[in-house]
Amino acid sequence: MKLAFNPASPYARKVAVVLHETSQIDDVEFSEVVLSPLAPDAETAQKNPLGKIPALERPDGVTLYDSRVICAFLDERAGSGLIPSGARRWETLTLEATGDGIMDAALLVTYEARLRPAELQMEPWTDAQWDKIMQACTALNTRWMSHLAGPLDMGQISVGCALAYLDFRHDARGWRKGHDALAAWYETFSARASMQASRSPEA
Ligand code: 99T
Repeated sequence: MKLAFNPASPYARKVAVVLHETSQIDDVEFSEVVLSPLAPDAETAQKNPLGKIPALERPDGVTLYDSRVICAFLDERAGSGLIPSGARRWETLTLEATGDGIMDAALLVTYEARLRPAELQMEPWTDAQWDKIMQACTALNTRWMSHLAGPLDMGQISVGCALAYLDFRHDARGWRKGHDALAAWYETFSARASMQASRSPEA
């Protein structure tokens, strides 16, 4: 299988962490792609019409996207139970959506600062995205700690990669303030071999 990825992408990192955690890392060839909404990559657009990474090309020629679909596929392929069945399933998927939502809001902040000319940037809009991130961190810190402390699942992986991305691109904003329990959980989670092996370039 061939994975279109970039080491700066928290979505691609989710996939890399799943590959490590489920011992499938040697089944995938990593193909690094540099792209943005203003500088699309033609080859990626042929595989994923949305022009985004990660995209996973299977040997049968089918390409899977987005990261949630790829991770669910890899989990089923390995039978690893990162997306459990039963009652914990819906909690796990909601937690994954929370981590992915943090990534989405953080990526909007990144693109606003990096892609939009300074005179067109809208601070209240950026602040509104950051508010979403802080609200999500507060919810994780107050309501999700017992789930985060449980067996490894897709929700934890998403949250771990999202927090790593905040450190990577938005360190100065200080997401840890007021989120002590979450910060302590992240310190332990980020020490996992799968997280260490998939570190962002400058993280
Ligand atoms: O939006 C684009 O045209 C190009 N951007 C991407 O491909 C980003 C790279 S993260 N990926 C996504 O937006 C994927 C989102 C999707 N819902 C998923 O796969 O889960 C780049 C991060 C950075 O450079 O800071």
